[in-house]
Amino acid sequence: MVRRDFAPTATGLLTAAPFFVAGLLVGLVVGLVLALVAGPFAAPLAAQEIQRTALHDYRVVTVADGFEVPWSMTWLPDGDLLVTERPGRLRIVRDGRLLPNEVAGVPDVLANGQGGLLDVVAHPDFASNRLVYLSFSKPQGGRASTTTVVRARFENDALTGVEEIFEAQSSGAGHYGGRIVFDGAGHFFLSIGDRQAAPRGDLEAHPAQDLASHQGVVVRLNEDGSVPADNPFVGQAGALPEIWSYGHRNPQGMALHPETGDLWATEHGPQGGDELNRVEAGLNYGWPVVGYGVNYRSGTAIHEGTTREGMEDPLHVWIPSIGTSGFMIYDGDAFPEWRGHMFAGGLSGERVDRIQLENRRVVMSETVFHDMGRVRDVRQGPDGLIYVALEERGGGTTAIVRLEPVG
Ligand SMILES: [Ca+2]
Repeated sequence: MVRRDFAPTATGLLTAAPFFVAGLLVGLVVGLVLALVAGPFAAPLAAQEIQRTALHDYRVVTVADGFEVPWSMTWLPDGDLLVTERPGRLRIVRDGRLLPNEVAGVPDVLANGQGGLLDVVAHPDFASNRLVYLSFSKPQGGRASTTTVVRARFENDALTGVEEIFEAQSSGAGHYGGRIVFDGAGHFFLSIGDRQAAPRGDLEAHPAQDLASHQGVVVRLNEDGSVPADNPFVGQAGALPEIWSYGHRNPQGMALHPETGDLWATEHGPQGGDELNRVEAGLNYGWPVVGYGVNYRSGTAIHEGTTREGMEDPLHVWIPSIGTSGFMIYDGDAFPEWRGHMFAGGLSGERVDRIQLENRRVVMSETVFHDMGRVRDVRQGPDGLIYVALEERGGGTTAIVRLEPVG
């Protein structure tokens, strides 16, 4: 077994060895359990060996399992955990158990490739308005679809009053983005990928560089889906007023910094070049004109270079790609040394990286979790623990697990 997916940092290399050993042990235990039950499904992840990282040691504990591509999760004030499954189901984990019935009222999705039911976020005032927001790939006939947001009331384990509040002007195959973040000031952000538009020829003519489409952008909307009057491109001819930032490839991780209120996002690069960006109003994040990736398989150049005046440099780059997915910034009490640090999930990298910044510069990155499957989402729970949504790897089961501090 050759590990190829660690970031080329000294910290990553130093932490690789113990994780490798731990991974082998976990593999042996899981293999033994599988051999004993001899069933078609992998056994739930059991409490694992203690995992050691630079600042905190932890244990992995299974919260619930049996999901199909769990894409996102959000907690409600009564303790329920809502989980989206990409094929189009919204599920409830209640009292540590995944309820068998899906939530009624979820809109139809185009469950194809990267498309399906994507994010679920409870409104910040859910306790009084019971609103949840969902993003998904809305079917538009044939194989066409686009990133769309609905909001609805969640009552009696069903959605009612489902209201479509935004439909992106985009077309293409995958790269839906789909992450929703409330800013606590009456707005929400939504990431939208470039819909897999191939960068060819004139890179500046790519849709992610074109303000007349929603491809490769972050939009900012009022909570009812209307356009805030202070958005950066309001009133600019030829620009869609919902756009907050552009030049993104496929941002699927996004979070507000709990102290500064800044918006941060991770996005998939091509082969190499996943990025962490601080996402600011009106700025251009460069895709596909500048970046660190190359074309899949051929390895040929995509970009004209890695940096250009007027385009934002990423603050962290993963080479090779980890397939960035969910993203969070920690502010809980369970892991006090991790407060203010960023946690980025990776699909192909099957891991969660911790990223530490000082004055908006990355001073340390470390892989803190890996080898338990593709990581689709990483979130801080109301208990301050870190929850990781794992999706299928090699036909095994899927689970939501959490990291609990040890010592
Ligand atoms: Ca970029």
